[in-house]
Amino acid sequence: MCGIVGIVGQSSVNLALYDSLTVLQHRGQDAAGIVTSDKRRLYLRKDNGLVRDVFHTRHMRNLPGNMGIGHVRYPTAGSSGSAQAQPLYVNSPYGIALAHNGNLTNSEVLSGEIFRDDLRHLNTDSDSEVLLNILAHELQKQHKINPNAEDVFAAIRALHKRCSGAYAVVAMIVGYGIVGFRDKFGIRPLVFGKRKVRKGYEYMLASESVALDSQGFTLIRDVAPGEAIWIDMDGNVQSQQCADDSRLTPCIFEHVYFARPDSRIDGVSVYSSRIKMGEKLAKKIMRERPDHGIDVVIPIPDTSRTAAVELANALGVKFREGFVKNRYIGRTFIMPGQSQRKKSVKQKLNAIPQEFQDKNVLLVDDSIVRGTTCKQIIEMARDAGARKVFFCSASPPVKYPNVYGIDMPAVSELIAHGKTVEEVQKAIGADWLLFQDLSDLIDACTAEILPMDFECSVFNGVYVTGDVTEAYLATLEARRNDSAKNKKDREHDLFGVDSGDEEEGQLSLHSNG
Ligand code: PIN
Repeated sequence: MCGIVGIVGQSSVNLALYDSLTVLQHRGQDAAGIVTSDKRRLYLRKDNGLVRDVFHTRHMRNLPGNMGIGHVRYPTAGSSGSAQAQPLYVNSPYGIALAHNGNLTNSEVLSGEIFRDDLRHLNTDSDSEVLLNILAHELQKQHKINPNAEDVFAAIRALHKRCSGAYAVVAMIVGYGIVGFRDKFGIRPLVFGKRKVRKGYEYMLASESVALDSQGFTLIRDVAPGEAIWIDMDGNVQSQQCADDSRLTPCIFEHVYFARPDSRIDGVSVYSSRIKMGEKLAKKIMRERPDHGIDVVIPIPDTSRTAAVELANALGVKFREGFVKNRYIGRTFIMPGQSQRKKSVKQKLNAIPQEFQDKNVLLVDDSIVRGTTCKQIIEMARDAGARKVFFCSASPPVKYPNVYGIDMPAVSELIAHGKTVEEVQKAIGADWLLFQDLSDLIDACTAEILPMDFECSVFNGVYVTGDVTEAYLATLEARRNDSAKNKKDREHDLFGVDSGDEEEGQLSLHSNG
């Protein structure tokens, strides 16, 4: 998962881009980058690390211009190293920079076409580089010295015909403007907003509405699936539906875990979804375990807190913060390699014994993925003196791989894959375990503002793009298992791929390597 932002302003946009990226930091902590542009040139700074570590004052000074795009990156299987940091750049036509959230499911086929038919070079195996080159090629085919909105829309129309999978994109064309677009299912989020300044309006495209809020922009609307919104350098806005048969099918995992609760995605408040997840869980407990005997509900911080508060309310049971989280540690779920994950659970969480001693506790988490973290947390609860430890997941069991940009582990590492609830319960060591039903999760995330289905593949194995084959999943499985990741990590350490890899300054010949 990644976070993207683009701003067309009336004065320098570097600070607003930086601040927006810090607000989107939860979507990726691996790398960060900003490209700005004045009328003639692009200026780039990107490197591995958190936003606050990548950009220092001197870097900010070197990012002039009234428009720009930014990206925070989340590591995907075996792909760390700043060669993968975004935005990416290609010099022809016009000079284009691009930031992408999602994953293409046909990038292998497209790479071949780019090489053979489009006569273009790809320097990495990143699908974002594929996307950028397709966009560039399709813009080139419009044969315009000065491209206008219609040319950009025509290129994106052609891009949709070639690209499959999930993509929310912001792309900047030097000297012209910024375009934002979503794949025809709108799998990954993208919002559009504006703010009034003395000289007129400034516009922002961003992965989540919190980025708009934090910079004083008001939400105009979500970019529709298949739609492109073009903002030229003078602040003129045009939009067009560029995909045939688009159908809103956003990723439900954004509501479960990824998005900030204060964001709205496709008209739905993430906070409200999580409250309703808690309500639904409480109802299921009342149905299936009316004599539950729970003394206290304890969330596993942070994501599950909203659901846990409401669950406790609805059950009429005490809610207590029994775990304290070290807020200076990253999300364990997205760290590569099992040993690193194991170590960081203890570093990350500590129990407050008086909330556990001689009590039947219900622990609530947003999801159970590998089951390793929650197994250790259940042990911690017992060590802290709990009599019984029950466990609730605010989402159904994660059983299938994600191919749309969430770096889930290999299927063989998903604890619920091929297991019954009882077997998972035993494996994680809970006295009883309860998962949210998928229909309840869907209800919780539906606000009936827009007609929509959800992309729920990690729970039901249904891939909306219709092109995900067994062979594709097998390749993914090989790339994602921990031993493959560990090998990459070791290579990374041994050869110091990270060192001296950063990029900054005015862009000349190279973009992403
Ligand atoms: C963690 C959110 N959440 C916690 C991510 C644990 C799965 N894990 C997915 C639960 S936070 S495990 O709130 O953002 O800190 O199933 O792999 O053990």
